[in-house]
Amino acid sequence: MTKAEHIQRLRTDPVYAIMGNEELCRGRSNRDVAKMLIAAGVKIIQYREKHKTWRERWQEATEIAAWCHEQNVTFIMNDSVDLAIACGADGIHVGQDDAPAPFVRKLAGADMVIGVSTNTVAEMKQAAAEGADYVGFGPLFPTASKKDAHSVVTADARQYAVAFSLPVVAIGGIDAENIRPLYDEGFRSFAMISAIVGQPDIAAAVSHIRRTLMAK
Ligand code: 3NM
Repeated sequence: MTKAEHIQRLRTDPVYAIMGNEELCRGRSNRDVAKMLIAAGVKIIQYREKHKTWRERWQEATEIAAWCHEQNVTFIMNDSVDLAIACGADGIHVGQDDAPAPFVRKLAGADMVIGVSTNTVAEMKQAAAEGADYVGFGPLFPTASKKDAHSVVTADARQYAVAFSLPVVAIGGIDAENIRPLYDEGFRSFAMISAIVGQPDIAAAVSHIRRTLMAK
């Protein structure tokens, strides 16, 4: 898939599954969770693992990236641009404390999708000015999945986000119960940890979310 196709997918496919650390996945391994996500028809997967060594992350992410590519799934690496390059990821997602987007671009090249986490209007503007391809925007709701999460986004920032030029991936405490009002507000892409990989039946969770969004 081309970079443009991956970016288009971020605008049109609402389900962006983040593989949290294994402790957020009910004890299942990252490899098993990735297989479950792919089998469930998820087309955007982010690998986010904070507790393993570079080598461990590289080995499992390289395998998972290959499975994703066989199944036409967009694979995004969290935090580490070197890991993104090394495992053949389609994209890299960086936070406000990670390497800045222009530096990431220099290392990763023009074809890499770059996502930047944002919490405010100023951060969204800066991400666009620095060449990000999409932004994460949150937290929309309080979340226990990220230790250093900001306070929830303001109403003004939400209004700005739904009209923003880049694809916006809403994140933070999103689940099958609260996702529909966010869609009706104008959000089109939703990154989730607990509501997908934290569920006992990942495929059932994904199809429930998709049905909720498709209902009239
Ligand atoms: N980033 P859950 S919130 C990884 O606000 C992450 O940038 C956030 O997990 C941000 O779907 C978050 O379980 C955690 O709430 C999302």
